[in-house]
Amino acid sequence: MSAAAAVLTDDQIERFVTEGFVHLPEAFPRELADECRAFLWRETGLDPEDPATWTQPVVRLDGYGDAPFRQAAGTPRLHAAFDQLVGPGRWLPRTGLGTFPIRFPHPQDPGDAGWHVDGSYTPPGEQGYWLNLRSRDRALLMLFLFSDVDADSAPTRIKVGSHLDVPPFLEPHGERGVNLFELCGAMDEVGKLDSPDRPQALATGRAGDVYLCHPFLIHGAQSHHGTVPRFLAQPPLLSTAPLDLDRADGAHSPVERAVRLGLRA
Ligand SMILES: O=C(O)CCC(=O)C(=O)O
Repeated sequence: MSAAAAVLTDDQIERFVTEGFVHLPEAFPRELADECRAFLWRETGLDPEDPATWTQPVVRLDGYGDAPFRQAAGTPRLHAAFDQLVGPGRWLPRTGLGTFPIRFPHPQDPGDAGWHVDGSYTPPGEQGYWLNLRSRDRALLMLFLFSDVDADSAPTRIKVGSHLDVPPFLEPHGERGVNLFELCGAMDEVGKLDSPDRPQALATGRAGDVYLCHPFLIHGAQSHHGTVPRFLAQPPLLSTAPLDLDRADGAHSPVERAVRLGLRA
């Protein structure tokens, strides 16, 4: 890759390996975020000007392939960062964006704010979402901000460095992997899901920012204590092949290096 195409510094990449995420400001144009947010408001059927219509703490919308979403997901800045973190040719361009958990100021608990990792596939004959050590089908977890998000407006909570705790729990399950609820339960039993050793960061920022996260990063939603509803998409970056944790040439991607580091810990 040419130096001009690189958007992340070496320091940011090393922090991605040890902390599990990188905040990419202005990953897509703010005007696109505004256009997408207006579209999403229409899809909710709620009135942006009338909080009386915001009767739920969270509304989830599935996903959209319309032009503004495709453009937001496919900027050269994002693609360059994918190359740096995952490796050229090892990820699939997104054809749209989803899912969208939209969070509203509301007294009720949203009921979906527990710590977890995201799963990425369902083995034949099984149910729900699973994950394995080679992160089948998922190169990254991504948080696309479609509204300005401050500490009060339900930023996603991130357990800094928690992606390093996950590989030892996945390794015994081999290629088949494990259901994400089973994994989270096993980690919770030994205090590794909400580990006191892992500080919390908040995915705050401006509409158009994206957080690029390791697929094993432990994260969670929270209640909205502000005034302006929060619009977020949290799609996976799909991979062309499972992680290769034993490359003969040693050219492991930062995502792979983090898994290797977690196994050594
Ligand atoms: O809404 C958020 O901040 C995160 C939601 C989330 O992690 C999930 O639905 O899996």
